[in-house]
Amino acid sequence: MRTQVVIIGAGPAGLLLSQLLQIEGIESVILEKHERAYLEARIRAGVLEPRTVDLLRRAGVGDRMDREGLPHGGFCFSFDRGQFRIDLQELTGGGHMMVYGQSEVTKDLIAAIIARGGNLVFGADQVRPADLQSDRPTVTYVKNGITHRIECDFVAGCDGYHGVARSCIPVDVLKIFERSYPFGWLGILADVPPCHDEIIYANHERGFALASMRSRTRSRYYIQCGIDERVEQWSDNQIWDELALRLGPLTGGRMVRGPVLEKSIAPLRSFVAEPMSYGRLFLAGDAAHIVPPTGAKGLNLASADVYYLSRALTVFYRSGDMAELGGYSARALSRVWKAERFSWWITALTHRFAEQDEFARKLQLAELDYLRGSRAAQAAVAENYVGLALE
Ligand code: RFL
Ligand code: PHB
Repeated sequence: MRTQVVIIGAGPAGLLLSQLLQIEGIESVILEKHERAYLEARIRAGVLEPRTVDLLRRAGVGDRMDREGLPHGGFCFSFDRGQFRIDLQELTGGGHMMVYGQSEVTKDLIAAIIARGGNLVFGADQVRPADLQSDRPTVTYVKNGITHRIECDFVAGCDGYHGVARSCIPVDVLKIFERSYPFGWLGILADVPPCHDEIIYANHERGFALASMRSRTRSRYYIQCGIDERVEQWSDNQIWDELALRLGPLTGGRMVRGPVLEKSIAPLRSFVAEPMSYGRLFLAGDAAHIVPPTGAKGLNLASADVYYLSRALTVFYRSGDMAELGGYSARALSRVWKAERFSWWITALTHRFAEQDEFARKLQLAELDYLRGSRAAQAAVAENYVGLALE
């Protein structure tokens, strides 16, 4: 079999890339190791930047998002001196986020690809790219015990942090930059109305808490927990009690408790792999970089990568010019590092660190107090939160 681009991974990065390429008349095959039901049930991100929203509309999957998504013109910080709001709309000249779950984005993209007869292979095992330094790379995979081989022009590694694509770049070429955090996030999903109409990031003495949502009737909450803790150690009641404490009497008092539909712990990590390309292999999304979820940047970064990559591939197929593809890694990384910085900063501002002494704690609270009172500081936060420009 032959195609123009083989895309490894049907997460948001791979699916969106396939849609954007299709609009430009570029053919692709997506190879995904899991089944469709698994991908559609995976609960992860929930907050989309305006540029991600535009890109999804351009990819032909904006209708349900525009109907069911919740536009948010601001978000809140909470700390021991109360709660304050970052007015995204006012501070960025109209920018607002869209609360729409990653599982819904995934469902919409898969449905659109299948509806147009796109080539999306679920349950693809042992995906192996080869000949990446030639202009005829190949990718082999096994499905139902049968080995398949695809010849292509390019391979897009959109297979997430644990994927195979990044490992195809020789160790003496690939440089890894990494920071892990001494805590995780315990996340829950519950069919109860959200406690507030906007997202709240709470810095509390007992640790960070986040109040978010998926709809007007479905809430998503997180609390900072120990890196070694297991989900079974937390009863539903303990989680609700801890959230009530950390979100404070005003917000915590408005929180409606209910049965927990999903409960999981995610580690926090900052990670960048450079370069994001090797021969005819191009990495995009979590395959190349991870941010802690505090800034809500992961999915948005994945979609920015895919925008740059689809643009570069379009230039190549129109003119035969490889220059834009040659510049892909540097262009994507310059935006990635700014999001890494912002995600690291907002994590440091809102979480409790084991080694944090009283001096460090005072500085953290002073910074939140400064942010509460300074329009200039708020403007910088707002600019980063709604997402930097796609150059
Ligand atoms: P994904 O979503 O991990 O998809 C990769 C796909 O590749 C497949 N795969 C393979 N396929 C074939 N062969 C192989 N060898 C393969 N290895 C892997 C996998 O099965 C999978 O389907 O990466 P992608 O597409 O780059 O998308 C990235 C986002 O999923 C991620 O950045 C976000 O979820 C991060 N994130 C958030 N991002 C936001 O923008 N806003 C948020 O509010 C937000 N909240 C979050 C988050 C991530 C979280 N967790 C669980 C880490 C909240 C949490 C708790
Ligand atoms: C979420 O709703 O899952 C969410 C919201 C904001 C974040 C991270 C995750 O920063």
